[in-house]
Amino acid sequence: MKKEDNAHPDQEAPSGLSRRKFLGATAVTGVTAMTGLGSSVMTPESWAAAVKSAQQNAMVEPGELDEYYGFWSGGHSGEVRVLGIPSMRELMRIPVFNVDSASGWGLTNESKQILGDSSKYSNGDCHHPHVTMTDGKYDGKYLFINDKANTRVARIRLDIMKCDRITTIPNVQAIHGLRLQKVPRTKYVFCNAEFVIPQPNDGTDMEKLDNHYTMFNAVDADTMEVAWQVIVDGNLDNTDADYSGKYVASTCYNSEKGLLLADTMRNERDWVVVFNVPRIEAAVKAGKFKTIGDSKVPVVDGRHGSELTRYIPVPKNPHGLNTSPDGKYFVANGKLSPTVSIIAIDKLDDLFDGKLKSERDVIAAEPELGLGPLHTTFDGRGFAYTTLFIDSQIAKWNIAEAIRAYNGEKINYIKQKLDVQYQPGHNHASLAESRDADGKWLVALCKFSKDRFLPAGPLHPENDQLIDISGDEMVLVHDGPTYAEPHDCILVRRDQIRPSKIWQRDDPFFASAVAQAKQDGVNLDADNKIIRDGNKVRVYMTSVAPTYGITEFRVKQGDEVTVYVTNQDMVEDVSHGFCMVNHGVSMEISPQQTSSVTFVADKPGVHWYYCNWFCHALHMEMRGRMIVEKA
Ligand code: RUQ
Ligand code: CUA
Ligand code: CA
Repeated sequence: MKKEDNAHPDQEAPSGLSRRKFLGATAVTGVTAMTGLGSSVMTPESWAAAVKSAQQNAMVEPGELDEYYGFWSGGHSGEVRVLGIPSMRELMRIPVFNVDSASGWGLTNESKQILGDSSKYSNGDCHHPHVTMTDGKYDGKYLFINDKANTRVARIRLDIMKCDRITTIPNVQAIHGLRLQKVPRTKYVFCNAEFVIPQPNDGTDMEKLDNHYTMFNAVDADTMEVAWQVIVDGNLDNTDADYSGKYVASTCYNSEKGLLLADTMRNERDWVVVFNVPRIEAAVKAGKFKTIGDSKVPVVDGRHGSELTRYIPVPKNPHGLNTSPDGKYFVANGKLSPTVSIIAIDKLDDLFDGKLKSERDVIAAEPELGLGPLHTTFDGRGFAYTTLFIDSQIAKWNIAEAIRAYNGEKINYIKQKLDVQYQPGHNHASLAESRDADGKWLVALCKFSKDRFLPAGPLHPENDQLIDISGDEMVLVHDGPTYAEPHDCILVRRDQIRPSKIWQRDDPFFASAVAQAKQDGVNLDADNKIIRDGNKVRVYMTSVAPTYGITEFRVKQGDEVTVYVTNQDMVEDVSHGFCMVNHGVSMEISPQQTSSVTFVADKPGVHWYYCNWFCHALHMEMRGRMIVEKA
């Protein structure tokens, strides 16, 4: 199917101009790369005016604050990034599955405790950041993110913007799609394990494909325990939840259970599997589950024929799954099909109750949009925006009109196609995954930047593009290079996030350090003390710019040393660091925070430690010496 088949009549020649001439006419705006070819009859003048207004909307003057927080996944860098929107300024990085030299994530005792057993891995691959909701609106409490690389789910506290819990999902491999329950609140984190593996996967039988399957997982958002797992046919890709709390839908691109690429493309249709959450909970409660290996997690069977799931055939190797903010539809993005499949959520009760002739009866429409539809987002005004990976475009289309067209009416539901640079994966509009979708900004996360930036070696950055969608036409206003590899992002209104500016002294983040100090009779807020406990030495020191409470301590070669630093500064922004030279030790201590790090003093001699976060005019002088006596 060619992409032109559904092109808008105005698309290639608005107002009688050829596309190229049209671009030439807008060159005066300095934004020649944008192609606003839309439904409304745009003159070059009105297009220039739209561009100007969009650029003004996007302007955040130096010293001004953004309207939205953006949370970006950091892909296989393993971190989460915080951006301001519309400035696209990077505000912060939150290390999660990676090791971070600056903050000491992965090095400090506090972070290692959170990483738990999985601290042995220093890589991760995060795709889908999502903020907790109450009644379908962001409540700004937590953000959850998947780790495909090591099958984990992490929780980030949005008050301190630090990860506070990580859970490894048992019995499965590669957590990919992740979404949160929206209603009545985020009780569950739903996440898909992508790869099909033998069960049990202990080497006893690796040949019999009948024994291979994957599972859909629900993690309790409060306890971070895995609540239950559901065995499915095929594999699982992306997922989203509805606005009733009842249904969750996931795409499957490998209904074939193929091991090789060609096998995964054999079927013209794969499916969307819908999970009935109350029925699953009831089955678990009634004891209708098994467990696998050492894991105690209840596992229920949701394969074909189960009362817990329904399988809706859709074309072909579908990828993104997005719920419209009015709660009416799941949209499954066709990837190898130029279509998206719109599933009517209000028909799912009948589907589960066996009242429909065919699973396909829940399909409200299957509009054709272009080549390689991957993800869809929404503006809350009835329009949807779908990334077309192969066409390098965002298609803006009207949901109601697509349904009318599906029912036979002659109507063009595609409003505009905007070129993006290049090959977009996810796109995300402001507040689009909540009831508050406000249709102001759209970010397109383009996988390739090619010629858009100065070359920086064979590895190119990606290109995150900001698009103003507040008017009738999408207008590109910003290109932003990003490092490996933001898969997805989420845009939240700034008043929905309430970050602390300094730590509370009783924050659970460093409760273990506080408990240890108490046991040692140390007052973290006043004392500078060294406690010897066999060959373990605990060094408690305060920090007040520009000095540590202890500027010299002695240990013996081979001692296991734990340094606790409590930052007594109350002034916002006066963070200190602690770096022990030649020991691989580095950490951040922000105002009123206690941080600790443990290492072995294995080298006799004098070793300087210093503050590595710039804190004062005499920051360079903020240092001390560890003297290690020969064993
Ligand atoms: S997936 S490019 Cu990891 Cu979100 Cu679609
Ligand atoms: Cu303390 Cu720099
Ligand atoms: Ca397939």
